Amino acid sequence: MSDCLFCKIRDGQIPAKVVYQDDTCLAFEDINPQAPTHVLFIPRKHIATVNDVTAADEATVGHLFTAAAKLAQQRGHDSNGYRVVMNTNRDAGQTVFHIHLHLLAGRPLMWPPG
Ligand code: IU
Repeated sequence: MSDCLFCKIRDGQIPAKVVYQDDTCLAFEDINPQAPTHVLFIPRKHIATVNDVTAADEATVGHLFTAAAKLAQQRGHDSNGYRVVMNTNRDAGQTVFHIHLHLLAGRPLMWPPG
């Protein structure tokens, strides 16, 4: 999608600190980190919200989780723990309408999140 910020990051039109990429997804450091590790995993395919995920996207969305778990393990967060979360629409605070899995780790994370 031409006016999507994360599509522009995917296409290299806007810089980002990319920490992982493959044929399905891209992961980069969040510009406003809320924890020592705060990485966003996006599918290369533009999907606006979780409401727009179809059965055909299940492998793609599942892949975001395995990629995030791998990075969490590489950074040593697997034993202490980490959070993966995908915000959807207004009440959840979604601000960028290209789905992204937040990986947060490196400090105790409160629950409920607010
Ligand atoms: P949200 O779940 O849609 O609220 O998350 C959007 C995230 O994108 C948020 O954590 C921002 O800090 C982050 N972000 C970014 O990493 N780079 C940007 O250029 C912009 C937002 I705008």
